[in-house]
Amino acid sequence: MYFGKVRTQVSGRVPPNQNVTTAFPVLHYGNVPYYKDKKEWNLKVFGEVENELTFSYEAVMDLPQSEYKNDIHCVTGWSKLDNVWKGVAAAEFARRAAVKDTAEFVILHAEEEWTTNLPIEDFLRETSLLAHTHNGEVLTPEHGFPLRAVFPHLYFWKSAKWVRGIEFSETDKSGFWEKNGYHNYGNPFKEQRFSWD
Ligand SMILES: Nc1nc2c(c(=O)[nH]1)N[C@H]1C(S)=C(S)[C@@H](COP(=O)(O)O)O[C@H]1N2
Ligand SMILES: [Mo]
Repeated sequence: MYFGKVRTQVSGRVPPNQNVTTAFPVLHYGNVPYYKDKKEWNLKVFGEVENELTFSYEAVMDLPQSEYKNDIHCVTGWSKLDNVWKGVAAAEFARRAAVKDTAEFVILHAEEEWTTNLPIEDFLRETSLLAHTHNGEVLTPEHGFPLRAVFPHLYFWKSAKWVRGIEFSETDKSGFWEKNGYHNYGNPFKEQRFSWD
């Protein structure tokens, strides 16, 4: 057996300058929301849409469910492979709200006014999810309960935890980390870590 070959395959899957971890680090700015009751949470879909919508937790769970296995890459240098995410396809929210063709960007709004931004094509990708379950377990509060975004093809800071709003926008609006020096797009395979990359 030629061991070097195996290593090559693994490194082709892991973006440059990332280290694989089997842990699941917790990383965020601000406070973890601990909801006492699911009624304290809802999700608004608004902006360039025909129908503005508000979903309760139960309404989200009643939507068609999808499951994907993929890798996540944090800009601080850790990657975690083979995460199984279960939730609702991001595109399902776009479809139900009847997004207008003027929408070019999506701004995700999390608790405490934390936001992140991405082009609508990236939001609508098949693997883009609003997830409630990771590796068979309901998300813990620290990892984004009740609902977090997962955009596995971008650095993990785009994957907003504690999502409360999905805004479809004609214009791009830099989010929290994007205003603080991170790259506007964040492709891990091109190492788009900082605004100057
Ligand atoms: N609402 C919110 N979502 C967030 C963040 C944050 O600060 N606030 N940090 C991001 C960053 S930098 C990373 S690496 C991942 C970490 O997710 P985890 O704590 O589940 O590993 O969440 C992302 N989502
Ligand atoms: Mo991160």
